[in-house]
Amino acid sequence: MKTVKTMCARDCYDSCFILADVDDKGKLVSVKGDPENPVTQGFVCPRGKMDVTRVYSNRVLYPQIREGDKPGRQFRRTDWNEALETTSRKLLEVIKTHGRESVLLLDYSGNTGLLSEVYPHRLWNALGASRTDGAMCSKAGKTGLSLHYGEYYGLQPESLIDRDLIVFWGFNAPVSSAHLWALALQARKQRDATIIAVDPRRSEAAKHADRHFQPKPESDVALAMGICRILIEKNYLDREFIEKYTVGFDKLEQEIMSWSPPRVETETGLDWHSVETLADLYGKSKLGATLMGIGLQKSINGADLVRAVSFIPALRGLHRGFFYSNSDAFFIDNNYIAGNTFSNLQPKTVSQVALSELVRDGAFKFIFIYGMNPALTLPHQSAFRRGLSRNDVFVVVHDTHWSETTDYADVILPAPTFFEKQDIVVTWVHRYIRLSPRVIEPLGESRDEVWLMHELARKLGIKEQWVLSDPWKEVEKAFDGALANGTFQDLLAGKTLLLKLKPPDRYNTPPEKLEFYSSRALEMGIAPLPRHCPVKPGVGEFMLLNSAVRNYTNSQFTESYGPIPAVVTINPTDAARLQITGNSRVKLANDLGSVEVDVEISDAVPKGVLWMPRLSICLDGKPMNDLTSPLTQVIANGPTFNSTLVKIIV
Ligand SMILES: Nc1nc2c(c(=O)[nH]1)N[C@H]1C(S)=C(S)[C@@H](COP(=O)(O)OP(=O)(O)OC[C@H]3O[C@@H](n4cnc5c(=O)[nH]c(N)nc54)[C@H](O)[C@@H]3O)O[C@H]1N2
Ligand SMILES: Nc1nc2c(c(=O)[nH]1)N[C@H]1C(S)=C(S)[C@@H](COP(=O)(O)OP(=O)(O)OC[C@H]3O[C@@H](n4cnc5c(=O)[nH]c(N)nc54)[C@H](O)[C@@H]3O)O[C@H]1N2
Ligand code: SF4
Ligand SMILES: [Mo]
Repeated sequence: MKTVKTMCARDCYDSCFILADVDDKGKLVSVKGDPENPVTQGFVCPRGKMDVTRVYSNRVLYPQIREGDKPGRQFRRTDWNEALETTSRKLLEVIKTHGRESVLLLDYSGNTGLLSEVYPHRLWNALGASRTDGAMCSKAGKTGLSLHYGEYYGLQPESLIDRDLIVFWGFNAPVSSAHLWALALQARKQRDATIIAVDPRRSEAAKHADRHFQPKPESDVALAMGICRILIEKNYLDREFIEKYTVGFDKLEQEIMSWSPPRVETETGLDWHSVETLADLYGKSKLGATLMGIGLQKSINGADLVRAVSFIPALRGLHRGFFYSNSDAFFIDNNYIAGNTFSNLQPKTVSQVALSELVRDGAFKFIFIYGMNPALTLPHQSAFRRGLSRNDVFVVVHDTHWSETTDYADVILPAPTFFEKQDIVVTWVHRYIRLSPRVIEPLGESRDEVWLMHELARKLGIKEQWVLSDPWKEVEKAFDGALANGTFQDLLAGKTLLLKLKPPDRYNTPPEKLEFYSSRALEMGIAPLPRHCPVKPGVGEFMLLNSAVRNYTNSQFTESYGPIPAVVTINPTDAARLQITGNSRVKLANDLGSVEVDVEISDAVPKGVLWMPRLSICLDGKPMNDLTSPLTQVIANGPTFNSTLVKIIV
C-alpha cells in the first residue's frame, strides 16, 4: 500500500489537496482529504470520496468507431492508429472542403489541470480552428467586475477566519464549495461571525445561515442599491477610502438615491425594514466578506448583479472585500500555455451559450470535444443534439467516461482520469499549489491530452515546434515569477508552494482606481453603472431556477449516485392553485421544449418561482436543458440559465 499526495482536478471552487491510497496491485482504494492545505482542511466532499469507484466504472477503455446511427451506442472497438488516422483524414478533408473555421474545438473544465485543459489548445490554435468563448459558467461576472476593478480577483479564503460578517450572496456554498463554507462556520464558532444568505430560495446556505434575505430573483441590483442608500443615509460610508481609491462615486450616488424605499420594496419584494437590517449588518461590521456565487450571475442581467453587489464592501472601505473568482489573482501565463498568440491564423471565437443553433444549422463540419459533456450541459439541447446528429457533421470525443455526448460521437478516444496522469492544478480560489503526480496507471488504452494532441499533430503534418514542444518546459516558462516561496523544480519535486498574489489595492483601470462609473464600459457600449432589468414572467409563467447539487459535479457521478433527480420544487400556494399534489407528475414547457418531472411541494421557493437540480435527465428522457435559452447576456455573452420561463402543464 502507498499513499500519494495529489489534488482534485474537478471543476470546483475548492481544488482539494487529497491523499490517494493505492494497494499493492496498483488499485486506487481510498481518497481522503489532506490536512496540509489550510483551505481544504483534510476532508473531501461526497464526490471526492466516490472517485474510488467512479474511476473504475462506466469508463471508455478503448478507441471506438461508430457503426450505428447517431445518437446511439453502436460502436466497434479499434486501435489508436485507426482512430487517429480516421480523425486526421476527416479533419484535413473538412479543412480542404469547408475551410478551417468549419472545424470547432469544444472543450471545458472536466479536468482543470494545465496539461489536460490548457496546453492542448495549442494544436487547435495552429490549425486556426473555431473555438468557443467559454462563457457558459463564470465569464460574464468576471468581465462585469473587471469593468470597475480592472481585474476581478477578490479576497483570499483563509481571511474568512478573521471576518465578522460573511455574506453568501447567490452562492450555495454548503453544496458547491464545502470548504469555503467550513471556513465560514469556523469564523462563526471562533469569533462569533454572522453568516448571511441572500437567495430567492431557501438554499442549503440559507438553512444554515444566521439570517436569510429572500429577494425576488434577479432583483439584486435593486437590493444592493437599497443597501448603499442606507449606508449613505446612516453615515456608514468610508469617505476617506472613497476619496483616495475610487472615482465616479458622485455618479453612483445619483443612481443610488434614485432607489427610493418604495421602489426597492417593489422590485425586491423585501420590506424596507429587512433591507435596513442587512445594511446595518454591513454598516456595523468592521471586516466583512461578500462571497458571490456563480449562480448569482446566470441570468439575463447576471453580470450586473455581481457588479452592483461588489460595491457594498467598497463603500465600507474594503479593497476587494468580495470573492467571485480568483483565477486572475496569480501570475501564471495561461495564454502562453495555450499558445493563443503563436499562430498567425486568427481563430474565430463563437458564443458557447448561443452555440446550439450554429451547430444545428451546420456551421461546423468537424467538432472535437474534450473535457466537456455538451450534449447535456449546453442550453437549447434540442437544437444542439439535432446538430450533432447531422450526417455532414463529424464528431470526435475524448473523454474518460461514456456520456450523453459520446452517444453522438463518430470516433471516441479514451482519456485517463486525473489520477492516471501527471499534471498541475491551479485553483480559482486559494493559492496553494503542488504537483499532481500519476497515482495509478492509465486504465485500458486511455491516453492523455498531451500525447493525443502531439500524435494528431504529427499525423496532420504540423511542423510548428510550439505545438510539439515539451509541455513541462512550456509550463515552467509560464510560471516565471508566479511562485512566492520556491522554484518550479521544487514544485516538480513534490513541495507544496504558494502562488504569488496580486495586491488587493491594485486597480488596473485607466485612472488606476476603483471606477464605480466604468469608463471601460462606456468604451465598450455597456452601461457604465449596473442596470436593473429582470425578466418579467407573463401570465401563467414561472421562473425556473436551477443550481448545483451535492453529489454530482455538473453531469458527472451518475454512475455512483444514480440519476440526478428530475424533480421540480413548487410553492404550496401555486401547487394548490394548480391542484398539484406531491404525487403529481407535471410537464414544464416553453417555446424551446417540454420535459416531464416529479413534484416536490415546499415553501423553500417563493410563489411564482420553481427550482430544479441542474442537468437532470427528465422522466420522458429529455434533458432539462431542453428548456434553457441560448439567449446571452449583454456582458461577455454570459449564460441565462436562471432566466428560464416555463408554464406548468398538469
Ligand atoms: N456539489 C457541486 N459543487 C459544485 C458544482 C456541482 O455541480 N456540484 N459545480 C461547480 C461549478 S462548475 C459551479 S459554476 C459552481 C456553482 O455553484 P454556485 O456558485 O453556488 O451556484 P449555483 O449552484 O448555480 O446557485 C447558487 C444559488 O444562487 C441562487 N440564485 C439564483 N438566482 C439568483 C438571483 O437572481 N439572486 C440571488 N441572490 N441568488 C440567486 C440559487 O437559488 C442558488 O441557491 O459550483 C461548483 N461546485
Ligand atoms: N441548466 C443548466 N445548465 C448548466 C448550468 C446551469 O447552471 N444550469 N451550468 C453550466 C456550468 S456553470 C458549467 S461549468 C457547465 C459544465 O459543463 P461540462 O463541462 O460539460 O460538465 P461536466 O458534466 O463536468 O462534463 C465534463 C466532462 O469532462 C470529462 N472529463 C473529466 N476528466 C477528464 C479528463 O481528464 N480528460 C478528458 N478528456 N475528459 C475528462 C467528464 O467525464 C465529463 O464528461 O454546465 C453548464 N450547464
Ligand atoms: S469535487 Fe471539489 S470539494 Fe470535492 S474533493 Fe474535488 S475539489 Fe474537493
Ligand atoms: Mo460552472
